[in-house]
Amino acid sequence: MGDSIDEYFEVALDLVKTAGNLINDHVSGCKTFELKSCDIDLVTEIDKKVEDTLIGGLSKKFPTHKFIGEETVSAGGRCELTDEPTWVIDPVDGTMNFVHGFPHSCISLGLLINKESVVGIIYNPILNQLFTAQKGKGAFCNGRQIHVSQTKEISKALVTTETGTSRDEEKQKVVFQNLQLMIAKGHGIRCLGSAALNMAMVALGGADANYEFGIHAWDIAAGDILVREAGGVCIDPAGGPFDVLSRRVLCASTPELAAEMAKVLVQFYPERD
Ligand code: LIP
Repeated sequence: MGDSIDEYFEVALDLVKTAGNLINDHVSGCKTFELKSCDIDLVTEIDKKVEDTLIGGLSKKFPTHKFIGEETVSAGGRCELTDEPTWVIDPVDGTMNFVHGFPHSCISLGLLINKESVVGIIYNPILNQLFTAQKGKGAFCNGRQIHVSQTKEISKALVTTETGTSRDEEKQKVVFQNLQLMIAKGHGIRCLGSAALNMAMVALGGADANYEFGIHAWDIAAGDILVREAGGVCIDPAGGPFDVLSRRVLCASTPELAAEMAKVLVQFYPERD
């Protein structure tokens, strides 16, 4: 099993690097896009091409593996997680950034076996940031091992989150309430525009916690293992165990910080993936 995870990782890493070239061809922005669920939920040809490259390459090498890909699901595909090895793919996380040429977009690729993340790769080819993790082997940024911070209290925490890609008023109300809470209680808020890169910042120790409601499995599957392998925790924002299909995430550098955040966050429960 250990050997095969190494092989899965190496094959996936090669494919992610190749697919990164598709993103790099549009560093100044990708002005042609379509809308998905609403007018701030965007998709480009590149999202689809990256996803096709990854699914094509992985399924050729590992024909029994399953896939949950953002664009395949958006096009009516199934979002089904079994115990089988399942690759969870966000081809361009931060599509809004990608469209505008704001250089924080990445490929996020996680592998789950028995519903647990065992491989995570988050690659921003524009800024040349490659975050990788394998179960039990630590987390890395461009080959250098990374660790979460030691922050235990919101009062000393730099927190990442997103305003999201939904116009739903109820959801936006919760977003504002939580921003207000974090601004009042913490050191500050940062929004990179990519859920996966926000989680990578927690793994790197640059941010201390990240939370978001309304994200999908493909935004957080790789970030989950990256944060845990960097020594942090990834839980449900209300304090229970992390559930990759719940569309809810809270990760933090320490269990103490995660528990304090879970206590104060206003909760939102989107429809599950
Ligand atoms: C988006 C994330 C963003 C988050 C949205 C959405 P996309 O992914 O990058 O941070 O707020 O909910 O998941 O659509 O760019 O792949």
